[in-house]
Amino acid sequence: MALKLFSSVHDIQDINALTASALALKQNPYGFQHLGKNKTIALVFLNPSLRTRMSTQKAALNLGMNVMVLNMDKEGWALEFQDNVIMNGSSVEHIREAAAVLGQYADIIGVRSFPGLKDRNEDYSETIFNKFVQYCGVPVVSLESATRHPLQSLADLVTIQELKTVAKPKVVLTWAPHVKPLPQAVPNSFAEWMCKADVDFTIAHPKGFELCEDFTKGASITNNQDEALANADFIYVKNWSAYEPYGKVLPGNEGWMLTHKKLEITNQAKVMHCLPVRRDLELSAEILDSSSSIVTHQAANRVWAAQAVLKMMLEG
Ligand code: AN0
Ligand code: CP
Repeated sequence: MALKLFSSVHDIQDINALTASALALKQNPYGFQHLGKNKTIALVFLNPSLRTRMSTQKAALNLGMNVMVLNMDKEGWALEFQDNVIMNGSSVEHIREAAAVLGQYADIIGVRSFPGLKDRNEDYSETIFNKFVQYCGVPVVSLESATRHPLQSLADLVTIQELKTVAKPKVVLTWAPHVKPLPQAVPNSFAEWMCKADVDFTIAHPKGFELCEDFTKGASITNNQDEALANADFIYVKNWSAYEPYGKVLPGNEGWMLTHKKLEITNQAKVMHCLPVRRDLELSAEILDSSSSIVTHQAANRVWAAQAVLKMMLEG
């Protein structure tokens, strides 16, 4: 059966097979163009993007698909997501009509919808993403929703599988400082995938930045960054705002920025970040400009991750 929804690791039965498929597509990008012939994907962005937009577009083109992009936040009508409201305010059309119409034009829809970071229940129930799924009537792929970024996490796993030098590498997700409140989607999702992968997984964060436990079952969690970094093979750097109090940037913790000095106790760790990254705030420029950084390689693998998922959706 073809894949109908890609919103989390739970939509995939065999993550190792999917990772192997992505790496095989990297060797043979154009071998499945027949699958996408006369098929169209619509990529709908409610928020900005560089990598997700370009890599998913490239993946679809490699599979022979037609691609349409809608920057809903800038070019679309303001959407209403609430039911049973009289629409006499600023929203112009309801998600029920908008999604249903998009489904008429596309065989697959991709949706990016960030969290508001105000109402935790609303964000964690994925109201916006789920309404697209509910009303569009075609398969949907998440381009990062309120609580997860599965295409990113798959590319991250592909990168680790590809570059690991030991059978079961030590992978550390370490919190980084930032000036703005960022979603928990990338760390939630990375944790969820790593807990299912054949790796030794540790999360390090300052007190107060605990992630929702639903995503971290099976991970070692510590507030001591040095302890986590010891003998690490891969270090994944990412900021996130607090889960409790929800969406807040807690003061202090500037010392959590990853620097070259901190790498000394690692197993010549390769440093990852989903990007965009703020230099010398989240991660030192010295690391980003060194051979320890694999962030560009990681971003390049977004194409093969997206292509493996779209291929599963196109296969009957
Ligand atoms: C977003 C986030 O942290 O979820 C997107 C990352 C892929 N990052 C920013 O908003 C800077
Ligand atoms: N990593 C990532 O998803 O980047 P964009 O926000 O630029 O798509």
